[in-house]
Amino acid sequence: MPRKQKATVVALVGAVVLLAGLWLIIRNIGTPTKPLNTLAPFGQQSQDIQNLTIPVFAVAGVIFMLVLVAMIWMVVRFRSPDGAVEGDDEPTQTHGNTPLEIGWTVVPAVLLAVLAILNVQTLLKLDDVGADPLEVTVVGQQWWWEYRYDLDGDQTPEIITATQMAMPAGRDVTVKIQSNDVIHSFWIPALNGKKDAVPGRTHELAFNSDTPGIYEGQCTEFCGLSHGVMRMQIKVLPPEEFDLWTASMLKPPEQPSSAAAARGEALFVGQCARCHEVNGLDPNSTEPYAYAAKPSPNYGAEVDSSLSSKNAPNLTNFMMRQTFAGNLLALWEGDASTAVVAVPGDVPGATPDKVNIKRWLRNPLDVKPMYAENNQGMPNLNLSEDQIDDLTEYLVTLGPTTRPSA
Ligand code: HEC
Ligand SMILES: [Cu+2]
Repeated sequence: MPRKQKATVVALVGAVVLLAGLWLIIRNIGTPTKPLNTLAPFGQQSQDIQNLTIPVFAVAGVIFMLVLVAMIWMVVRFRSPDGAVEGDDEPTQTHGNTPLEIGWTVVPAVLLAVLAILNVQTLLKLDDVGADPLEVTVVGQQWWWEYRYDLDGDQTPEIITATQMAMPAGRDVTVKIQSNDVIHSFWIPALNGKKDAVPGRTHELAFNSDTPGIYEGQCTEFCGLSHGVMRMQIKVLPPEEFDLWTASMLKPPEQPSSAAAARGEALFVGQCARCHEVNGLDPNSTEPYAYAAKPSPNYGAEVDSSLSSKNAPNLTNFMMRQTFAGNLLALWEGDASTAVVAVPGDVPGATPDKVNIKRWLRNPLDVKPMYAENNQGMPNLNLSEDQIDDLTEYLVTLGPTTRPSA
């Protein structure tokens, strides 16, 4: 192929690739169907980020195109004629063109200064919270997220839950991000940017959303074998639904009424309570088992847990979640798993997804690869099918069976 034709083909392919890339970006702006789309904001903070991103990328895009076009034009316009010998026809040298040199120094400097001001302004705004934010402590664990709500400010949490965090719409929320083992990173792209969870430190991140919904997240700091499946959600509820959520979460479980669930309860105390807390259930207790209104924040450290992370998800109001196992499995069938409500069990026709619960109990490592050999994560407990059935009947009682009088 002659050189001229070859150059044309290369230029065309380049242009197509470039336009396809641009199209991929532009068509996703504001598309909520992609769960981790940073370009579809549903919170004040993510909107502030968007308001900075779009103009910065527009300016950068224009400069990129100008440089690209100028470069292509120069390559084509000034290429040496066919058959020319290297070194022949050296182009005119233009050293010391003062206006040009001042120009290409000053223009980028001014541009970068303007972008720096806008960036710092946005960064400061992202940390702004009003006088009375809701505070939630978020703890990264290999490989799931725990949420602790200290509602009365007495430094001990009244609610401990996992995987799905709930917050009220229209109110400032500050999450205090910590880690129980290695470095993780908390990221709910629809609501804000990401922040690292570093052992021994507390990092704050603000959220505020006016749009009730369930927003997806993903750990974004490589934290071991199951990092890729360390997922989470924030459920933004209308304020009165959030009040119902807290009232429901504060209710201790009731004694199971069916024989199967009662057998499951006994199995739970014997097999599971050494790692998992259900408020008040003591791994050394005997029937009748007692429940408490408040979790013990040091549960994992107090019981004789074989977990190296010394913690496992608190299962007190397990059925209040809509997803479990690091957001890999739905806890409810159909609509109840995605409805933006405080109590999923209230959705008409709500049915617990017992198939998923049993699948988890049969062999957690089959759902989520973990360091079983280091006692990190949940081991395969080699339960019999009868035990799995009874435990499942018990687990589905862990949630409000009657609405609390809030
Ligand atoms: C050695 C400690 C340990 C034991 C014993 C244990 N688990 Fe777990 N379990 C965990 C850990 C850790 C997780 C979190 C795993 C993850 O998501 O990565 C977990 C997760 C779960 C979950 C999902 C919770 C959620 O919100 O994601 C359920 C349900 C569960 N376990 C039930 C049980 C039952 C029932 C038993 C008893 C038969 C049991 N576990 C025994 C450590 C344990
Ligand atoms: Cu992680």
